[in-house]
Amino acid sequence: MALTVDVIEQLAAELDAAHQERREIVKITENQPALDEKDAYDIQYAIRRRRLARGHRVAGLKMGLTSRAKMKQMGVEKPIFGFMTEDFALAPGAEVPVGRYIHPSVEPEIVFVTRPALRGPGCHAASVLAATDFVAAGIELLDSRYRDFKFDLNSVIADNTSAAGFAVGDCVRDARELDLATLGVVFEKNGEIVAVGAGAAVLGNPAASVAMLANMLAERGEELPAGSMLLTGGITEAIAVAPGDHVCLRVQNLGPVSLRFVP
Ligand code: OOG
Ligand code: MG
Repeated sequence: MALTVDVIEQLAAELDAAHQERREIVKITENQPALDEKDAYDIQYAIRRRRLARGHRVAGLKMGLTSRAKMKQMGVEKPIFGFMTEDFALAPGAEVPVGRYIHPSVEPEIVFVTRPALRGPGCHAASVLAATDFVAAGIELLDSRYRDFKFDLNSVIADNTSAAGFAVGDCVRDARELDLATLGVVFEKNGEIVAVGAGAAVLGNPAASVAMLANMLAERGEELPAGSMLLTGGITEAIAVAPGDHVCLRVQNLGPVSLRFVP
């Protein structure tokens, strides 16, 4: 740990305010170059405590930077995790005001809902599949609090992995009935295909992303709670959205999920 508790709380307050006020800030490692990964998660957890103290509730957890496409796009080569609160939820098909965000972008994800708690270390894809209640298609809405949506590993961890919104499709399936690795993904914006992929883009299988999350939580002495909703990470690069845009995610066997962006 490189930073004092006071500095961690102060950085959390800055990021939390930037999120609430829809305002971009300089990435925190510019002024705190000594910040390490443990500090970065401590800042994220301090933001979470602040949100919970204001009455928000955790809706689920997310993995990020789990595909080559995302790692390449953001220039960060390591998977990370963050949290989502219930107010981030967007109804499938909803109209989403772009003005609510700083510089929103969207990405296609496979969503898991688990039944029992999962505890690492040593959690693997097969134990995740055995513990999964259902899977669904989801669109994650990202909104980095950093200027120009640019960051490094520790900055983006502290900024709760750019989490801002999510829409989960209402077609749910038993994960064991699908081949999640070969699941085809087509992402459209305004009727044009902007990205295509397959489930295997996410660590070989999106279930492996959930296992990695359980193992990362174990390093902090935590488990994945029973009944968790989990975003496993963008399968393709993220796509910027502006007022007037309509995005539609089509995942094989999981039905479409769409969002419409308005001013
Ligand atoms: C960081 C969050 C990454 C994903 O699915 O890869 C993420 C970012 O790209 O802003 O959620
Ligand atoms: Mg994501």
